[in-house]
Amino acid sequence: MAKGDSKILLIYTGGTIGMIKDFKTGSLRNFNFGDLLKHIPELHLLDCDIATHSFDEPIDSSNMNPKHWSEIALTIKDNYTSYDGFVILHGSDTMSYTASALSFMLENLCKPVIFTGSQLPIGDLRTDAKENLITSIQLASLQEKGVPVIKEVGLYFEYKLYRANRTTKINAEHFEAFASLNYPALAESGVHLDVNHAALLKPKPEKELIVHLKLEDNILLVKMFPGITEKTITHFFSLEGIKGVILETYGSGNLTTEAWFIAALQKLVDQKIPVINVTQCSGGSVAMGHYETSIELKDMGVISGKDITTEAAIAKLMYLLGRDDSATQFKTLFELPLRGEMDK
Ligand code: ASN
Repeated sequence: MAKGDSKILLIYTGGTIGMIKDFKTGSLRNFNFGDLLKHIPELHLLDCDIATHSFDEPIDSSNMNPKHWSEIALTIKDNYTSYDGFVILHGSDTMSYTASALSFMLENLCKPVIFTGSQLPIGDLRTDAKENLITSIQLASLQEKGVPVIKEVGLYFEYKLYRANRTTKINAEHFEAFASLNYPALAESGVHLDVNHAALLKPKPEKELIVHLKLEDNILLVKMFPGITEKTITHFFSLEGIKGVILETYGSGNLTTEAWFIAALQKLVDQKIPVINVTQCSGGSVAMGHYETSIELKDMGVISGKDITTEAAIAKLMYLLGRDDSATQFKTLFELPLRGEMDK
């Protein structure tokens, strides 16, 4: 393919970007990766070497799971020294989950791993796929004095590069499908590629890449709503084998103070099952103790998710539970930014 200074590995997992309309059913399905590249002759004009790797069976990202995350992580590990950057083509529906997970799985990452996809298939006349793909490759190729500019997992969509573990899919129709409400964009694409250097992670280059594949998926996410019953809560909180619980709470981390609810929470805490408090709000942070309705949570040892997204909280919980940390270490580690996913 195109010749140049940077070597980029394009990993195709599926998603709308590579889909085609099935004229019999009218629905979108995946098609061959080779065909996908035929639709973007512009790739030959880029000043870099592009190699490709495809999932054997590309999938709609609704079917993604931690096994697929491991497949992506292993592909990066196997090719880490041979390439300067990685671009992952992924469906937009669960892109923030996969990209957040990869940010934790790839410890000491010192090269760009950019996730992108599209809202319309690449063959569609009005597609957003071409710009997303081409600019993602350019961002992954950016170097200063032979060193990659971006040394973290990013997500590029509709003219903005975000820190992946800060993103959420916010729109099912608009080209601007993602937002990062608690952290600024890492780069913006206009006439120039404008990189926000101050916002980038600056990992220590001397450290070797460590790839973590052990993730604990026996976890529970409960979105609180006014009227949720004791029966529902006690049923879910007593599920066998549950290793960690994320509570999506109101505002700055507030919850009902009804006695039955506090008792159910206390039972989890007594079993040393970590409980993470994450806000349902798209922006802002949990601040336990700010209101009376969260003082008790703080006293019980509920872990603050601060300004983390639910997607990143799930990935971080799976990652940390996959390690062998003690309960106190677990709380300290969860409340620390490990990959720039939350404020200090
Ligand atoms: N359902 C698709 C997926 O996530 C949506 C998309 O890529 N825009 O795979």
